[in-house]
Order: sequence, then C-alpha cells, then structure tokens
Amino acid sequence: MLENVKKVDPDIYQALQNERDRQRNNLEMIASENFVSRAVLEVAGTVPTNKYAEGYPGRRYYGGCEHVDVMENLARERAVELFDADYVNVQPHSGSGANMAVYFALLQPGDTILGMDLSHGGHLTHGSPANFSGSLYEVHSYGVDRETERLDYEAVGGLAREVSPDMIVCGASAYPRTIDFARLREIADEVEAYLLADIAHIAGLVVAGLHPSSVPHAHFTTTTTHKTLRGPRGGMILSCDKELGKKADKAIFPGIQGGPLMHIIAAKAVCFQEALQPDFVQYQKEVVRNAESLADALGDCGFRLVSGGTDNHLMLVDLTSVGVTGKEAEERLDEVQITVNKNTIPFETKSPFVTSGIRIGTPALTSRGMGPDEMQKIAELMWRTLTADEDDQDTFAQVRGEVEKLCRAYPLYPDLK
Ligand code: DSN
Repeated sequence: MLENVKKVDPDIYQALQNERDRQRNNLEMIASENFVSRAVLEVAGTVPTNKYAEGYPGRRYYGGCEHVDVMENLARERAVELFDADYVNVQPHSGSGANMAVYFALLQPGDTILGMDLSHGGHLTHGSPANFSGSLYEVHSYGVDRETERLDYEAVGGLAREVSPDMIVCGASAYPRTIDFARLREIADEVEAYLLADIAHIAGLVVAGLHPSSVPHAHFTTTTTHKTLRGPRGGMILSCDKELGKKADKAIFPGIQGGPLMHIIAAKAVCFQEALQPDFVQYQKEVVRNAESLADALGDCGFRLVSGGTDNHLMLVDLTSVGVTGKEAEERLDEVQITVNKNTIPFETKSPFVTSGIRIGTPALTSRGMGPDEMQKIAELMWRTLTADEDDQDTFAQVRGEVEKLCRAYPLYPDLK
C-alpha cells in the first residue's frame, strides 16, 4: 500500500508511516477515538472522493449519481434500522456540523438554549462562548451536582422553568454516567422546548442496548460515527419526526454544506452493516466491562474518579491529590506511550489548557482485543508513571517496555503493510 504516495510525496508518506506506527505502538486511551475495521479503512480511500453529489438520493444537482445514491441509501436504511429511527441524514461532515444543522433547523439567532456546561462534561457546540452556539444564541448552562458529580434532574428542571429555553441540549463528551433522556424530554415538554440529544460518545452503547436510547425521546439525536460506533470520521442526524427531518435536510444542504463526502458516506454504510451484526453487541459489552475494570483498578491504585466510577466507556480522573495537573499527566503519559487527553473536571479551578484531570476511555483498546487483565495492568502503569519523580527516567523506561509488550501482544492492523 501507499507505493504511489511514496513516489509523489515522500514527506507525507513518511508522516503516514509514523502515524501508523504511533497507533500500533501506543496505548490509545482517548475516549473519543477508536480503530475502524479494515473494510471501513479500505472504503474511506475509494473513488467516490471524486464525485459531486449535492442534494439527496434521487434529487441531486449533478449527473452520474446512480452509484453514490446506492451507497447513501444503504447508509440511510441501515442507520434507521440500527437506531430505530424514522429519519436520518448521513451527510454531516462532523458531529459539530450535525449539531449546527439542528440549531439552524429549529432556532432563530437570539433564541435561548439550555446546554450542559463544557467544564462539567458538555461540548463546545452545547453553548460554549467560544463556539457558534455561544455567539448566536442566548445560553444558559446546567452542570452536575457538587456532591454526587452526577446530573441533578431536579436542578435542570428548575433552571429550565427559570430561563424558558427554546431548546435543551443534552448529551456529553466527558460524563461517565447514564443520561436519563426520558426525564429530559419531560422537562423539555414542560417548558415547551425542543430537545436535542448529542450521543456522539455513547452511540455504540446505545445501538447495543447498553445505554438507553435518546431517539424515542429527543426531537433530534445527533452523533458522530467514529467514536464507540467505530466508523469513519463523520456525523449524522436522527429523528422520529420526518417533518422536522425535512428542516434538518435543508439545514445541512444547502444550509451549511455543499457536496457530501460520498466515500465517507459509503464507509458509514459499511460501519452500520458491521454494527448490525451480533458481535458488535459483544464488542460494546467488552468496552463497558473494560471501563468498569479500569475504573476499579485506578481506584484501587489511589486515583480519585469523578462521580466515583463509570457506567459507560469513559472515566474522568481527578489528579488533584496526586499533585500533577492534567497537562503534566498527558505529557508524562505520552512519554511512556499511553495516549490520553487532559480534561477539565466539574468545578474546575484551572484553565482548559492546564486542567485538574484526564479523560480515559476503553473503546480503542477493546478493539485491539484487550480485556480486564490488561486494564488492571494499565492502571498500575499509569499510577507508576504519574507518581514517579518527574526525572525518574528508569521508571519511565520500564513502563515504556511494559506498554510495548502489551502492544505487541495485541497487534493493530497486523496485515497492513
Ligand atoms: N472532540 C470530541 C471528544 O474528544 O470528545 C468531541 O467532539
């Protein structure tokens, strides 16, 4: 593979080789990352990248769309089956774009939204001042309870009654607990607001029945396709309301996107086909079981976990008592080939560039085949790394050796040359 790139662009060829080796030789524990199947990887590099297909299947603005129509229709049929929805749009290039389309479909600039605070686990597009959602709309935020570090639905309801939002945004990028979408819909109905559920992180768990689905409850559900769902990088919008769906279709095209990425839509179709198979449910069960094992082992080592543990694929570690910041932890773990991201924790006192915590997830390691024994080992390696003196090169070298051994035992894309 890549012989042509090697000839045309040796610099990019080298960077691609290096990135492949980095993925192989590191423990990938960023909760939003995963490793796609060889089939998805193949499709993502195919000829529909050449094709313009503005519009929707059967209603395109370009000729020659008969084969890409097949791809998009298969993606749509499979997504609707997978999530038990009545409407889907598989064209969003990203989760942020999917969210933007729902905002544009349902709201006017200046309308009020109530979203989860970014530092409590929300997402930039749920009303952060740095994002379009924060600059176009009047934003109010809810967070987790100080004691339990979990969502307090009474408090969310109280805030909703106080600020009368036009839309409530739920779903999270760093919340380790189950979200009660039915309850949030009750709150939305009470204040006559729309409910948008962003399930980007937990979509795979939802498909496998390991987390309650938002689809029957929310007016719109959005997701990315590349996290627990284990597909190509991209987004998607789902709903049980076909009439509302027409508005989201218009918001995506011609509202905010031009030509869809048809090679990626084909890869989404393959991802959905894989997710419809029984072994996908087994994979998701293993993701959750590994997260539970890792959380228990981290706790036994002495780390404090936000909310005391996890119900899903991720956990947040509060490093305050360990005496390192999230930034330092991310850098030090990088040195021993364990990849995580620094993350704010609820009621954070440090800047988002420093943070008091790290976020850790198990989807990618589970895709490599690792199980609870490896999670136990990895927790110990993290503890050794983060409690060592910062110049203790011997410990770092020993940990790196252990990490490399684990990576060799669970090879990634072994037949990919
Ligand atoms: N950046 C993603 C994450 O890491 O959770 C969310 O968009």
